[in-house]
Amino acid sequence: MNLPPLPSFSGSAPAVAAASPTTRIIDTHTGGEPTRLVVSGGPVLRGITMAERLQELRDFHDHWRRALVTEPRGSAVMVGALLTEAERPGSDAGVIFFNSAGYLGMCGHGSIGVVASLAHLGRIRPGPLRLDTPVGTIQAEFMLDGTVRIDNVPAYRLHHQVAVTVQGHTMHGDVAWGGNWFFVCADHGQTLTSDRVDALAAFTTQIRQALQAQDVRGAGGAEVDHIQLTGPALDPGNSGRNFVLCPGLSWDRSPCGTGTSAKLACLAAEGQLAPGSVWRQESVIGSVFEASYQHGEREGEVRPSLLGRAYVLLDGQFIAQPDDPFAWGWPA
Ligand code: PYC
Repeated sequence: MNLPPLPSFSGSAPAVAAASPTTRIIDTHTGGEPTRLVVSGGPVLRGITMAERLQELRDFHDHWRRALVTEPRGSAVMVGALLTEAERPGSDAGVIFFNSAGYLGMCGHGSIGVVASLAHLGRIRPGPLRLDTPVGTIQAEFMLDGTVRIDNVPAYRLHHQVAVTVQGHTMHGDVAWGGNWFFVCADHGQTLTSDRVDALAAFTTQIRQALQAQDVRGAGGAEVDHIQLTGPALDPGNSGRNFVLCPGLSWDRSPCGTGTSAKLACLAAEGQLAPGSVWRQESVIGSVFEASYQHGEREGEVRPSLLGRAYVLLDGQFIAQPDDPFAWGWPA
């Protein structure tokens, strides 16, 4: 399905204190995790590839990220998304994800939110569409009942059972790619319940610091910036539960699409889940993604599919008053 052309961006990059009066944002949540999508009037990106556009956004327009997802308009939990023209023939649009700490490669809950926003705008009808991201193209399908299927970029396990010690407890985890880099750990000794999220965030922050100190990295020296603790599901109808620390101090209210993809890659590598079998991933607040995988094109890679639902929360205009010292976000 081809989307109608995107409304043109505002011409030239806006000065820090002057957003286009037509900047339109739509907020959704997917399993409790918010996504704020800029659908028009955002920064003009001239890069050809999505990776170049991300670099441009980071280098020249980072005030937009801060304005959209840091306080007072956003918070650590908010994930932002900027809609762009498609990069590749056959794709419908491009999208770049970010949060209060920086930029994401892919975002599963965010992609589901983007599709729900496009449906809200009337730009798509039920059916398939393709979205380009800085780490590859994903295929999505907007279903008649409002659910969204995402066929993610290929996922794989890079390192098996890396040992790390935090708070006197030695545990082991796999380093895996699911569109972002994850440390996926089961023998952490923590109880994964929503009344413990502050303790879990502190614990996983220490894991991330310990991995950095041990120089444990993803491919190409990338930082392992997402930490996923896994455990048994509380709902017997689900397959497992997780707690995911995202870049910065935020934790994912959803089961984390890229984290679930990384988990599928680890399960596949261990021979614990067959291609096509359903894995129901429960988040620390009890929201669920239904996931499965097929073998990827390359040895050791899986192609994850995620099924979830996003709901529209807000459809509005971005305003930055010229005399507002915090209009473009805090911390600067
Ligand atoms: O759903 O992939 C995801 C995600 C990444 C960070 C927050 N959510």
